[in-house]
Amino acid sequence: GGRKQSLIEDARRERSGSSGSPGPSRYGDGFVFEEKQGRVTVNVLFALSGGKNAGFFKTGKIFETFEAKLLHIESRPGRKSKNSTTDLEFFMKCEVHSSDLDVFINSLKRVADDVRSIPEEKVPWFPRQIKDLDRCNMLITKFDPDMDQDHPGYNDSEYRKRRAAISDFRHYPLPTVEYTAEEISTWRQVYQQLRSIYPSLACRQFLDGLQQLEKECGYGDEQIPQLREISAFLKEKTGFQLRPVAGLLSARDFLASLAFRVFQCTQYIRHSSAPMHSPEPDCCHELLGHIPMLADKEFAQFSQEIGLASLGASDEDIEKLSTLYWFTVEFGLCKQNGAVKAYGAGLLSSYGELVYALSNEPEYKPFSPEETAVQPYQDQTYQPVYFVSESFEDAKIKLRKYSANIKRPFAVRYDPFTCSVEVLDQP
Ligand code: HBI
Ligand code: NLE
Ligand code: FE
Repeated sequence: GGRKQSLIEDARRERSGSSGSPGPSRYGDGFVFEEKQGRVTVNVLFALSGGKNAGFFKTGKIFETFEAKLLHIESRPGRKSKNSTTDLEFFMKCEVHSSDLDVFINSLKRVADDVRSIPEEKVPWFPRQIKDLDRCNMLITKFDPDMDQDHPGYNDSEYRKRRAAISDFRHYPLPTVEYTAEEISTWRQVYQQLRSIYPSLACRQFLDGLQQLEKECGYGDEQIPQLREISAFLKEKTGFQLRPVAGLLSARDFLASLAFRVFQCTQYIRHSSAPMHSPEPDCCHELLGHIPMLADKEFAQFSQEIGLASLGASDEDIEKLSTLYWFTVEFGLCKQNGAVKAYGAGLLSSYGELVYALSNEPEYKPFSPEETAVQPYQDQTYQPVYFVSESFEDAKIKLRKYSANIKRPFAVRYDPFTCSVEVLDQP
C-alpha cells in the first residue's frame, strides 16, 4: 500500500547508499536472520520513555503497515527516566517479510527509543536444572474463569476470588489448602461418581495406583488430598514430585517439567455447578486423572522421556508432541483383556466424558503417532475422536519411539544425581 511505500522511501533516503538486498538479512549488530519462505522471525525490543507510552499505538501502526505477524507481546517497567516517570519497555516477537526487515526496524526507531532487533534463537531456551522451572510458568488464560465466558465460574465472583487465592502461593513450595465445606462436597461428588465406574472402565495400571493412594495417601471421598503428602508418596514410588501451578500451562513449559520428574499441579477445584466436566485442569483432574498413573514406574519413565524429548524442540515439534500427549496421556484408550479401557487423565477425571468415551457414540481410530500427531483436537468439550492402542504398553513403545526421533541439533541426558540435564553436541 501507499503508506508502506512511503515508509520504505523515507528509510531509503536515511540509509545512504546501502543496498536493500533481499534474502537473509544482516541488521545493525551483525546478526544473521534465518529466512523461511521469504519471512524472518525477529524479536523486537523498544522503550517509550518519559510519558510517551501512548506512542505504543504508533508502533502498532508500523507493525500493521508491514504486515508483521505478531507471535508474542510483553511489556515490563523499564528504567526510570529523568522526569522520574517509569518507562515501559516492550518486547514483541514477530514475523516480517525479510526484504522489509531493515525498513521496518528503522521505522520503529523513529517512534520509539532503544530499538533493538534480535533474531529468533534457533534453539528455544529450556531448563537445565530443577530450579530453572521457576521460569517455566507461562500460563494459558483462555479457560480461566476470568477470561472464558463459558466457564461455569464466570459469573461467580466468589469462586473466582477463591481460585485466585488458592493459586497465590507465597508459602512456596507446597502449600496446604484448607478447603471449604462446599469444595469438599464437590470433591466428594466427583470422587463417588467416578469411583463407582472406575472398576469397569479404567485400565489396570490406574486401578493399582488408585488403590495404593487410598491405602497410603488419604484418598477417599471425605477430604481433598494435599499436594505435600502426594508429592512425598510419589517421590518414594517413582521419583516424581509435585509443584503448584496457577492454571493451564503452555505445552512447552508443562512438558519441560516432566523432564525433571516434576509434575505441575493445580490446587483449586472446579465449580460446584459442573462437577462432571471442567474445561480446565483442577485438583480433581490432577489428583484423580494423573497421579495414579504417575505412581507406575514405567509410566513415570515414559513421561520423563516425553519431557526430555520436548526440551529445545521447535514450535512445530512441541505442537505435535502436545497433540500426542493430548490423545494418549490425557485422552488415551487401550485394549485390555479384549475390552477397551481408559488410561487418559482427562477421561479419568471427568465422569461425563469417561462414560461418553466408552459408549458407542464417539469415533475410534487406531493409535499411530504419525497420524495422531496431526489430528486437530477439541479442548472445550468432549473429544469427537479417541485413539485406541492395542495395549497400554503398545502406546508407550510407539510414543517413546516417536519422541526419540524428534530432530534437534543436540542431544540431552538426564543426570539423576544432580537432577540436571546435560546437553551434548550431536556429531
Ligand atoms: N497445564 N496445569 C496444567 N496441567 C495440565 O495437565 C496440562 C497443562 N498444560 C498443557 C497440558 N496439560 C497438556 O495437555 C499438553 O498440552 C502438553
Ligand atoms: N475435562 C477434564 C475434567 O473434567 O477433568 C479436564 C481436562 C484438562 C486438560
Ligand atoms: Fe492433564
